[in-house]
Amino acid sequence: MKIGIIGLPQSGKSTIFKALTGEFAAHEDSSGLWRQAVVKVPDERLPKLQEIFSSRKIVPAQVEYIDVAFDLREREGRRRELEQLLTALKPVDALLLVVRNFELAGLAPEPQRELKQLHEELLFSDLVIVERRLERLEKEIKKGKVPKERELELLKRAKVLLEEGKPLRADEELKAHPLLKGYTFLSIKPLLVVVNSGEDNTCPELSLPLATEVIEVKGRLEVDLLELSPEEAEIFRQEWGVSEAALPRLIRKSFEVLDLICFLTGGEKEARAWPIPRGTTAQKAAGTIHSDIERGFIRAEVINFNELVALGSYQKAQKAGKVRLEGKDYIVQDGDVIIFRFKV
Ligand SMILES: Nc1nc2c(ncn2[C@@H]2O[C@H](COP(=O)(O)OP(=O)(O)O)[C@@H](O)[C@H]2O)c(=O)[nH]1
Ligand SMILES: [Mg+2]
Repeated sequence: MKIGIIGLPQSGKSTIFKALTGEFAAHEDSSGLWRQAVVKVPDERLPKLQEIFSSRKIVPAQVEYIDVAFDLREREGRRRELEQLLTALKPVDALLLVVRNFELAGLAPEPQRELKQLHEELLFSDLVIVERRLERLEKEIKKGKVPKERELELLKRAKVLLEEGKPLRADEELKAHPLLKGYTFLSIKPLLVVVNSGEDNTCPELSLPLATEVIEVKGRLEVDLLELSPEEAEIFRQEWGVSEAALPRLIRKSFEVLDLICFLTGGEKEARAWPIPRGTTAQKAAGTIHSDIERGFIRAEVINFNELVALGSYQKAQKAGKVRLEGKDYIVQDGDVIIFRFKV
């Protein structure tokens, strides 16, 4: 899972990136326009799972964050950089949009204005792509070329939506359609708005674009807290009225906007969390571990984490008849502990 951080200059994108990643192992792209870092998703279930299965190690799910140094609005005369920015954002699964909610050199925060402006920029970026493609398609059609079925119709629908000021993710069919996957549409990606508040600022009520989630983070405070021990940091958080560290909160929200859940596996080797889209079948879920397991899928032995913990051990769960046998069409639930049976 990859998440791209965007926002106006000085909104605190790099600060949020640092709060999330500690900037450890941040990899800078050769263009200098973006860098990325991998974050392990904190999951309190994994140590418990490790205990139950006496696993040698824990392997948490991972999220990759990308911080882009270049700003969308500096579009003019910077076509090449814009292309590079779009290339960097193309593979991301969601956008994390940072708006400034702290005073900057005497400038009052205007999170609502920033949000509106960025929302419009995302739509504009998409509209340019749609119009360019439509123009090309229409030329080709005049020359007698037959376009892919429905491509013209879907692009025209996208255009109408964008011109109405609506993001492409507001249209379920457009969002899911494979024909549109090849374009770098930005408003089609799930969007999480991060209100980056100063120490003394409170989060205002924002009117949000369609299908958007919002979360408040005190970015600089979180970065400062990285220097402290977890216990000391906790005391400061309480003082500032921040209920929980930014990282787990943000990651949980990211999972929500992406509609992801985790299934778990446990064994001698490792206790591990596997992120999958909600609604994934057991056979497809098996494929996230290995394509052979998906292909040779026989059945899944399933018990939910909470039930397993209550029973104390896998053997006890089996004896109590609580480990279910599920077929390939079973819809995997968050926290399902699964052992896949398969033949190669
Ligand atoms: N007071 C305050 N300043 C912040 C906060 N977050 C960022 N800043 C400052 O705002 C400036 C821009 O931050 P930066 O993360 O570089 O923004 P970027 O241009 O979006 O990457 C820096 O001087 C930061 O120290 C915050 O939460 N509170
Ligand atoms: Mg920056």
